[in-house]
Amino acid sequence: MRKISAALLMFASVLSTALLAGTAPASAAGVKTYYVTVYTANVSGAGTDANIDLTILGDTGTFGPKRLDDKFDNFEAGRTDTFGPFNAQDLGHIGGIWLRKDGSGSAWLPAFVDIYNASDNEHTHCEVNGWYPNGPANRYWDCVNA
Ligand SMILES: [Ca+2]
Ligand SMILES: [Ca+2]
Repeated sequence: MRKISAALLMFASVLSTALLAGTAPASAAGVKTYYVTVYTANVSGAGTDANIDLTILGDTGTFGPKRLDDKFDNFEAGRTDTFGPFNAQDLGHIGGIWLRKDGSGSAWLPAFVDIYNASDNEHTHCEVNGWYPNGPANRYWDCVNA
């Protein structure tokens, strides 16, 4: 059973990689590798177990909405969560993000989101510092080159 699951996961991974590549321009040079770091504020009640989706808005492309999740308990108070690598069409200059929380977890206080374009060694900082409610919310935040 476990072996079958692993094989399915592998297949899904290969498939999603192929699908991502399929959305990129014909030239592989147009594909960039991104990492996303989310810092949750270090104050009481700031953490959540809700599902979090990120959309990145660049001047040459959009990425997402992408579910941010890994094997760890993410988005806990005072914790840094880094996700990726995400291979995406070159987003160019990143001017903002949509950060979406569903209603499956408690309120959440993200402090900031950092996006790293590993292909070009470019850092983008998105200041947040805004409470999300118990319920679902989708909010836009400005980003700047860092
Ligand atoms: Ca959590
Ligand atoms: Ca997780």
